[in-house]
Amino acid sequence: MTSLFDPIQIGDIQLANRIVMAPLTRNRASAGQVAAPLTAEYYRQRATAGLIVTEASQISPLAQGYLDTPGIHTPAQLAGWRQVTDAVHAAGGKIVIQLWHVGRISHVSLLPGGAAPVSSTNRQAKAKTFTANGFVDVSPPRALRDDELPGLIADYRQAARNAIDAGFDGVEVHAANGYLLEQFLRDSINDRSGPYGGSIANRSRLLLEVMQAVTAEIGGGRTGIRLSPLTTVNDAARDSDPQALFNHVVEQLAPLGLAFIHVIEGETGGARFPADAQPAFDYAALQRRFPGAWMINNGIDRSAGLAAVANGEADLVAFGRPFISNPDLVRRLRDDAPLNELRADKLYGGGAEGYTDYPVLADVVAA
Ligand code: 8OZ
Repeated sequence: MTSLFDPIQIGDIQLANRIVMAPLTRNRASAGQVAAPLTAEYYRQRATAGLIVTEASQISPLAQGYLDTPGIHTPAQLAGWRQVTDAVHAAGGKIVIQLWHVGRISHVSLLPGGAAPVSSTNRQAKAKTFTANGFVDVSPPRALRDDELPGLIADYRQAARNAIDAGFDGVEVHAANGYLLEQFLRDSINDRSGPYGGSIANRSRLLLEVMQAVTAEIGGGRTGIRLSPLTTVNDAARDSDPQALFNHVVEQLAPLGLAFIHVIEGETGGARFPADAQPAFDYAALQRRFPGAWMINNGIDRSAGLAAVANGEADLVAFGRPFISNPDLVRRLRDDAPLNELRADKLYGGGAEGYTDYPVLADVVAA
């Protein structure tokens, strides 16, 4: 029987175990949206994870939606990330960067020249973001023209190249949680006509073109993607037929030779099997369509994670908040040791407190 603690090869990346540190936004980048030295220490402390997926990182200036999130598009940002990848690799870990475009979940104060956020639509999301002035409503977006999409796809491709140049083992494309790629996928948001609106094939087109460009640049074996078929965060109302939409997306991704697909089951940070999702979403139907490693996430605890890998429901399990408060989570899961409490008031912004100061288990000294 396969164990959560067994090694696994995913695409080109060899992992020491099947425990993944989920992407976690922490808003601690320095000036210029550069990953700070403290960020290298934070990820180094967590390098016993089989794989680390970094916090979401914007692929371009217009892709940013929150204060102090890191980018992967300037030389200084690449140098900042190089310290992170070197630290994780020296500690024996593997790390991929999450490539992010927020689309309409942004605010003019965060964007170059006070530009409007861009999206599939002109319709403003009923959502908030965090800026220098605290929590504010997101700004009204501007719908991208079809002739702007090749440039956007090129930004993803360049960000993937930058990631490899900065020493990452690969990338995870963020196509979840109501951000840009989901703003194209869902018929609850995408109100376009033409080749990127209307049918499931058309709404999936941008995501698939991004994935084709990224895999052409760095190889499918170093590429993954995060999906969230049911979540409604960031004003992403459910699609009228999430099963048909995501069956199609996964079928079209299958030939790209991706290392993994990462699925947030249910409501992000909430119910894994929301009662109002009827008929219940069939995640196994997606998994059957995909030959690579299957990663699941969303409030999965030790026993659920062990069971999911043992029964083949998943190849990899991503843990979020438990990894923030337990740098040695892998050891604690293996030993069934108690977990540190999360200091939720230190999640977003600030310094070392609630970031790099969580204790590891003391080593037992033989008498
Ligand atoms: C929490 C706060 C800000 C952003 C996501 C990147 O939900 C995020 C995020 C989470 O995917």
